[in-house]
Amino acid sequence: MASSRVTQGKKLSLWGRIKRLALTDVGALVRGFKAADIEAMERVLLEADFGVSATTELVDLLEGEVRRGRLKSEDDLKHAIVDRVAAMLAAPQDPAVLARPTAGPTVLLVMGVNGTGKTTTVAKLAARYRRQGDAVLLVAADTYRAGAIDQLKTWADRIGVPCVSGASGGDPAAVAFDGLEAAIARGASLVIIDTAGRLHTQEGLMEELRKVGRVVGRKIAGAPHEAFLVLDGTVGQNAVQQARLFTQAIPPTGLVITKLDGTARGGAVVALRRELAVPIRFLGLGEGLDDLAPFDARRFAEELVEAGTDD
Ligand SMILES: Nc1nc2c(ncn2[C@@H]2O[C@H](COP(=O)(O)OP(=O)(O)OP(=O)(O)O)[C@@H](O)[C@H]2O)c(=O)[nH]1
Ligand SMILES: [Mg+2]
Repeated sequence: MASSRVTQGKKLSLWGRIKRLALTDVGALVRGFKAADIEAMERVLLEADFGVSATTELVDLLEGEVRRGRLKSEDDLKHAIVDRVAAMLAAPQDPAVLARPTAGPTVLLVMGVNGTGKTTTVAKLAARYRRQGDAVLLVAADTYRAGAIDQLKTWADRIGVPCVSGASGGDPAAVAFDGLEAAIARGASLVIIDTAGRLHTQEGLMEELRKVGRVVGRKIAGAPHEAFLVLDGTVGQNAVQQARLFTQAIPPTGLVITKLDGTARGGAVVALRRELAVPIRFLGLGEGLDDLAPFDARRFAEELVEAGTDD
């Protein structure tokens, strides 16, 4: 999964880099780390996009454990790193289970910066929940980008689910409203709303997103029941800042991190989880309908630390 392709070309694993650069002294685990080893460990983690806060916490913790004599072997240290990273990534027990209202359709809004993979993710989610028995209806509330409506309609046709759209250039909140009306009329159980890509700095577009949120909430109490923020896993630390302003417009209930099939440095996932305090729900692992995986913190931590060669 995620980082398995990172192993191609016999790249040194994160663990391999820590071992090579921070465990230079064979006695480190007995006597405690030297300042230079701690710095080296910090550098490795920062280079892997963990961000300052996760890096500091991780290194402080490991240093303390070593000092207390709790980590006696390289294997102990490796497991401690995996455990801690997994804890930092902690997700709901089943991240793929949606928060559902007691009656009526579940409304899932999908938002994010331009080109992060929102529309593709909407299609993947639609296929997944349809397979599990949901009557899915898609709403093409990206009226901003030319071609966006057709892109979603094409996916809807392929999956075999209805898609509600409006005029290109129209009001996305009005399309969302129509979508919910249609969902209620047709007895849909899950409505997934695709929205236009926007930069967190485009205040007008952020206000438009808030309006979509308000309008769906007036039509169906508690909607959107889920709001997924789609982040591009390849942009590293930039995604953190982008995401922060989205959380002020509509508080996300989950993150979907895409494009982790490529050369993405997965450390950014740790930074995102930590900075945003929002659970990761799914990973995007390719362009196809099946390339969506419910997030598994433990497995992700293991791959993040161990994928690649050791030395
Ligand atoms: N490799 C890879 N490509 C992806 C993934 N998700 C989406 N893409 C690709 O990224 C590009 C943009 O995807 P879209 O789904 O159109 O992105 P978007 O966020 O809807 O874009 P806008 O609506 O223009 O903001 C497309 O070429 C997708 O095939 C993924 O998980 N892995
Ligand atoms: Mg789109």
